[in-house]
Amino acid sequence: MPSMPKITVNAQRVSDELEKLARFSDHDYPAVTRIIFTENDIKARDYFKSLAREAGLHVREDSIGNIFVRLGDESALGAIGTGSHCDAVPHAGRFDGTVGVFGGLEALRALKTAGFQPKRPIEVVFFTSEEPTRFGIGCIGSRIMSNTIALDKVAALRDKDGLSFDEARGSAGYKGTVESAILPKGYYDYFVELHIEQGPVLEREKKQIGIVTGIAAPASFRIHFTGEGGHAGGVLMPARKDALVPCAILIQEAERLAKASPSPDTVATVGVVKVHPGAINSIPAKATVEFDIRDIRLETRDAVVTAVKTLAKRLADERGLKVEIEDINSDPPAVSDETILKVAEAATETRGYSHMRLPSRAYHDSLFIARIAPMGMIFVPSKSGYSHRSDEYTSPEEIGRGVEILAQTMAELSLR
Ligand code: HGY
Ligand code: MN
Ligand code: MN
Ligand code: MN
Repeated sequence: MPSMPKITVNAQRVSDELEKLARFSDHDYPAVTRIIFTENDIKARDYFKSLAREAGLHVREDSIGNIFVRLGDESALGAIGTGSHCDAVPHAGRFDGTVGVFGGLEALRALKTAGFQPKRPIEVVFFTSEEPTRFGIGCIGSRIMSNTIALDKVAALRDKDGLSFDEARGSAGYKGTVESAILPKGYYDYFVELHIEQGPVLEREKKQIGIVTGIAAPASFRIHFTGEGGHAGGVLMPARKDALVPCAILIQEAERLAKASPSPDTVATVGVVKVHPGAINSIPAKATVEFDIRDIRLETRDAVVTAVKTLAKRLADERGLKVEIEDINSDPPAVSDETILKVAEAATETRGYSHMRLPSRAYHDSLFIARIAPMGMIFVPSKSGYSHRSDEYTSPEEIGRGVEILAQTMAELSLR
């Protein structure tokens, strides 16, 4: 039985690489805006691949831009996978996703340096399009890999300029059929993602490592109202069919419902509202409001979703508006695999790192890989719980501890 070597992680190297990566951004440091298949996303990809090749690891890419970096030879056994994303929402931080990609690479480098011989291959994935920014739905890469999104839905995806997912990936040099990116059965035996917590719990509880028990279930949808436009002065109030006012009512009601939910984990967010014609002195003729509603439990999440949609229809009736409800996604939560959690906890015990179990309220690519393999996640703390903001921060020491636990956990799993 191959033995477990002493694994030494170079935390400063990962941190330096993340600082360099953070400069591949549409906005000034420390803000990171990195939209899928744009120039800065491609720079991030090239940088990651160059480091992987420098480390003598095998690199391959699929037709939709997922990048796979592998340690170990082909095996009849499934691989041990890790990975995350490097695309970033506008004005995000520099650690969301990237810690799991570059930390995953460091874990493979550390295992290779230690001369570890895995019984199964170990690979880190740079997932394509985890954020919903460009195409409106998150985790496109992992949804396709796990065959959990209809291919005609992928073909119908358009960005704000009307460019399709296929045209965008093609412009970044990714050819071939989307279907070819679907992973064969048994591709992974285990999948473990390293990520920043994006919440305040580890810091509040003074824990160094989070052992993630499950991933919240996200649902998102758009509500389109169509009324009549008109002059802001000439149309008196009783005669109006204002398409934006019902959006405002829905936004307030969604907040009220989430706060009133019996589950403390119910969250409702509206981050996007579009108005046409969008002039200060024109009555909105059309308006779209986008909802992101989540919970660890499906029933309390769906209670809010249903109530918001029901109210939208009632408001449209009362106000003589047209309403269209466009579902984007409604995903079930994922539960982590107990074997992975126990192996990760044992690794923290070996190193004497404080740890705790907690759920992930953000979603991740692991939410979809969990459909095709036993999944687990390892969290490292986020300063003040900040994320999707430029002052997101996790220290090199905290990242280093997460990479050590990831490397140890994957090595143990690869020997099973
Ligand atoms: O929205 C999320 O939970 C993730 O950051 N895409
Ligand atoms: Mn994110
Ligand atoms: Mn993320
Ligand atoms: Mn303990």
